[in-house]
This record gives sequence, structure tokens and C-alpha cells, in this order.
Amino acid sequence: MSPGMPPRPATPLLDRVKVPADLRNLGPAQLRQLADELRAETIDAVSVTGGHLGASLGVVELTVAVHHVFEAPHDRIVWDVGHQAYPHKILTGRRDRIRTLRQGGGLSGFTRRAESEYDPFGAAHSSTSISAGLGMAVARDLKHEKRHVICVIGDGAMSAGMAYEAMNNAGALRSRLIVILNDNDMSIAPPVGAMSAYLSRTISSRTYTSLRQVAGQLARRFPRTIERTAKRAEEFARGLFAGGTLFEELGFFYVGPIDGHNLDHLLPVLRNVREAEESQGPILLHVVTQKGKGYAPAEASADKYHGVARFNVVTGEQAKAPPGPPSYTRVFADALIAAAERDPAIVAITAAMPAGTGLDRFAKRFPERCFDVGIAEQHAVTFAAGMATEGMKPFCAIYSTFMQRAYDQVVHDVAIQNLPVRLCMDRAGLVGADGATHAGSFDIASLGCLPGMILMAPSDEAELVHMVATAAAIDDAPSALRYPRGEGLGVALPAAGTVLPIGRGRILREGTTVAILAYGQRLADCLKAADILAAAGFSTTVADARFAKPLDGALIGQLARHHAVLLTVEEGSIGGFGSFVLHHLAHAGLLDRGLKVRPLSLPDRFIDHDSPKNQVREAGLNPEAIAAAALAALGTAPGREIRAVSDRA
Ligand SMILES: Cc1ncc(C[n+]2csc(CCOP(=O)(O)OP(=O)(O)O)c2C)c(N)n1
Repeated sequence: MSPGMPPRPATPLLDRVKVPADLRNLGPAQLRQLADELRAETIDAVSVTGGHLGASLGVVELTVAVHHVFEAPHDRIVWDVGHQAYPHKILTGRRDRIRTLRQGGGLSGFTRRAESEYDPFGAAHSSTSISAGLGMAVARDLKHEKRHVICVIGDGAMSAGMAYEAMNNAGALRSRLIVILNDNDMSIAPPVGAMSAYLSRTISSRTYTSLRQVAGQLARRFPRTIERTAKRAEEFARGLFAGGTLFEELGFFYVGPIDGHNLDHLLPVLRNVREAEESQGPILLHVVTQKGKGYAPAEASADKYHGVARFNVVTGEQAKAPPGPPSYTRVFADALIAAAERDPAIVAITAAMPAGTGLDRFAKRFPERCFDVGIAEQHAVTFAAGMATEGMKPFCAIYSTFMQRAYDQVVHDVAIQNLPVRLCMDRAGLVGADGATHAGSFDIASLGCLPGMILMAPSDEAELVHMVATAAAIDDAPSALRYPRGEGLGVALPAAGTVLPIGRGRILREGTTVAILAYGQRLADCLKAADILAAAGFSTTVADARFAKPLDGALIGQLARHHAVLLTVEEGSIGGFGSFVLHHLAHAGLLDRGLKVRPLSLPDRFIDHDSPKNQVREAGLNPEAIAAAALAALGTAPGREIRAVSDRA
């Protein structure tokens, strides 16, 4: 225990629960106590690691109830997004490692098949649970097996099209599937859209459905399990009940809404749902919970502690990073606001991430020109394309990893129609504690192969300001801008962005033997690598490509002709910038005279959660690895003195 920290909470009952089977025989009072202990343990663990606290606190009772009523891992419990699964991890044999959450070598912050047999499906991107659960249910039926499949999905995740595609299919297949809608009236930010309003109406049209009334709902479908007296309640309940119609139209049997923190309600309802006839088809159980429940600082905060840094349990105060340069996100938002002040055609779009993308700042300044479309990346991109057809200048700000969802929209709706949509991808490259699911690895490779697309990446935050101005000026083609998570380098910011010449790079340092051509955020480490090489006696040119498409053929030609070794460096997957450069070199005949080219990119494997520094080292993209690649190409093994120089750097 660190000094000043409160002692860990006493958890006598939780200490006896090693796996869910250990809680199946507990009575209601013990389960309530277990929930309290589980909540205390979750708070204490996340205070050490940081992470997604609010969502996990909201599902403590639900987690206990589901594990009490169902028999995981035989029954499959599929958590959507997986960020609320910390209590589930604690109850499923991972308590001893819960204080390693999101740390290098530790537990993932999401569900993960490789981590536990209790995680039947890995997640982190939202709205996949019903599709995956339906697949499991259909496989079960084809194999003539008996098991329950339970998907737990939040109201935010329910705003994505994929959830409806899955429900539409589930309703038609009539597979036995239990979907628990965990409705806390929050996404990361307050939820938006008609679906959210619909759920609110569903809840506010009456208070929680009483147990008796839920029994009535269930009686219609499962008369064998309900006492006769409930039957009279049925008409009453259904007559009063205003919600659930949408789900029923999709072929689900709707039950609820019930209080997701009240075990006296959760347990009997879940038992009834469990006992439903196999032929009954999919069931949707609507539970209402509170994000951050049971921890005052979380309940009081605007985002309900969606994602937190390490914090003091007593005060709720989160660890603050020492003041440093502004984040790329902040610089992007301010540059976009500045551009929008000059140009009324500029509009901004986010898919449920207003704070993460910085567009909350834009929305404050231009509320009528900012659109939060919910967790709906596909729609966001085509919505932007529609605006572009009418002469607006849409900036579609979506994390690189979530842009993957919208690939066909980028190809079909944006690129083929050559519409000037600006794709602004935050969190490009490695992202640290959120791990491989959130890394922005594939945008260069996947967007760079699209005809007509312009690709830019800033090497520092001042460059980002220029690139936002450049994107605003590109009116005859789609463009994509990628920038990393976290703070900038601390360089001076220009008063206003300058429009850059499209497809032109720049040389920062001139040398004679080795050329390093960087794309994006690794440039600073390439300069450090050049120092290491200089100390080893090799003169190095360092250039900033600025654009991955169109490539700067003249610059590449110059580097190729006047150096023995050419390195390309990017924080993106194989098949990206380095491949484009190699392709160009080959076609231009620049490989024919013995030039040694080494494309350095992320390796061909997924990189787990860890500190950003460790991840970059593992990827072989730190200054030492860059220098070592050059030396290996030159035929010189890295020596002791080289490491010493880089340590000083
Ligand atoms: C495709 C995709 N887009 C965006 C996100 C970022 N994200 C993580 S959790 C979350 C909110 C989810 O809200 P909800 O489903 O209601 O769960 P809660 O956190 O409220 O429990 C968002 C937008 C994501 N994980 N996946």
C-alpha cells in the first residue's frame, strides 16, 4: 500500500469466490453483500491502474446476477465493448491480476478470448455483441447443444447500425438468445439521437415495471413458469406499457424496464428468462442502471468516470500529468475552429466522441455546424459525403481504429465520387493502454490504395495546424489526415496555418550516406537516430514526407540517387507508406543501382497494451532500432558506443 492511501476494503465473501460456481449457492442477502464487496474491489483496483470505471460500476449487480443465474463458461456471456467487464474479470478467476489491468503484460482492459474461457468473444469496438451472440446461438442449435447465450449491450452501443442488423436477423431466425440492454442513459458523452430519446420515453412512460408486472409480461410467453395470479396482472401491465414496441417489431420478446441495481428484481426475472421454452426466440431484457453507481465522485462527474487516470479513492481526485504541451487533439480542434471562423462552409462530425476528438470545443463555438451522430461511423462518413455534394466542407473526426468501420463508405461514397470529405483520424499509430484493438495501425495502407485520395500526417503539432489549413483548402479531392494520441512535442504553434503544397515533403537535415524518410510522428525519433548514426560516423539525411499520397517523387529520387541506404519510417502497418515508396522506386528504376531500402513499419503482429514507449520499442521504431536498421543495411553491427550515445539523447 502506498503512503496516504486507504487500506484495501475488506472483502470476506468475495475472497471465497474464485470462479462463478462459488457464488451460485449464495442466498439473496449474501449476493447483495458480494455485490458491495465487488464494487469496492473494482474501485480500489481501478484507482491503481486507471481505466473504464463508470461502466463497470454500473453493472456490478447485473454481473453478480448473471453469474448467479447462468452457468458460465458453459453458458456464453458476451459483453459489448467489454469495457464494463472488470467486475466480470474479478469473478472469473482473474482477481489476482486485476491490478495489472491495461499495464504491459497484464490483463486487457476489454474482454479477450485468449485471456479466459469466460470471455467467449473479444471486444473493444462497440455493438458487436448481438451478432456474435447470435452466431453462437445458431452454432449451438446446429450442433444440438444446450446452453444459454447472453449478450449485454449498452444504450450507447445500441445506437450503431450493426446492433439493428443483428436484431433484424435474430428476429427472423427466432434463435434462443438473451439480450440484456444495459440502459444507463450515457455513452461516453450523453447519448444522442432518436434511439436514445426512444429509450428515455420507454423508461419515463412509467416507473420501473414492478416484479408483478414483469411476471405479467413473461406470462404471455412462458406461462409454465409463472404463477396463475400473475396472469391477471398481465393485461394490466401490457395495457399500461408504452415501450418495447420497436424491439417487438424486430421479433424480440421485450421484458422490462427493471432496476438493474436491485437484485430482488434482477434474480427472479433472469431466472424466468432462463427457463423460457427453447422455441420462444430472442428475448430483450431492458435493465436501467446508473453509470458510476455507488461511488460518489463518479456519480457526480459529468462523464460518470467513463475513463479515468489513477485516482485517490477517498477524494476521487485523479492523477494529473505534469503540465506539458497541448495534445494533438486540442491543437486539431483549435486549428479547425480557426479555419471555421474564416470559412462558413466548414462543418464537423463526430461519432459519439466529442471530447476524444476535441469537437466538444468546436461545438461550443459553432453548435449549429457540429454533428454528433452517435456510435455510427459508417453513417458519419456518408453523411459527410452528402454534405460535400452540397458544397459544405465536412471534417469527419474519427479515431483511426474506428474509421475501419466505415471503409466501404470511404471507398464507395467518398473516393469513387471524388468528394472532398476530410477524414481526420486521431489516435493514429500505437495508443498505449487500450492496446491492439484501439491502435490506429491500418489507415495508411487501407486509404493509400484508394485512387485520388490525399494522405497527410504531421510530424509535430505545428505541422498539424498547417495540415488542417491544407485540408480546408483541398476542395477537389477526398483527403485524410492522421495524427497521434497524446501531447505534441512542445514546438511553437503558428498564429495561422499555411496551406502546404500537395505531395511535397521537406528535408530537415542533409547528409551523404543514409537517408531516412519519415511519415508522421516518428520524425523526431528519426532525427535522434541520425544523431546515433553520426556518432558512429555515418552522415545522414532526414526528410519529412508530409504526404503518403501523392508521393513526392522528386524528393524520393534525390534521396535514392545520393545515398547508399534509404529507410522509410512510419507508425502504421506493413503495406503503407514504405510500400508506396518501394513501389515508386521500383517503377522509377531507382532500385536498379544497388540502393538498399529498408521500410520500417509496425511489425506483422498485433502489439498488446503497454506504455507507449514500450510499444514503440517493441515495434522496432525507437531511435536505437532505426539506427540499427541503417547500420545493418550498411553492413555494420550496432556497437556499444551507439547505445551510450542514444542514452544521452
Ligand atoms: C465502433 C466504436 N466507436 C466508438 C467507440 C468508443 N466508445 C467506447 S465505449 C463508448 C460508449 C458506449 O456507451 P454504452 O454502450 O452506453 O456503454 P456505457 O459505457 O454507458 O456502459 C464509446 C463511444 C467504440 N468502442 N467502438
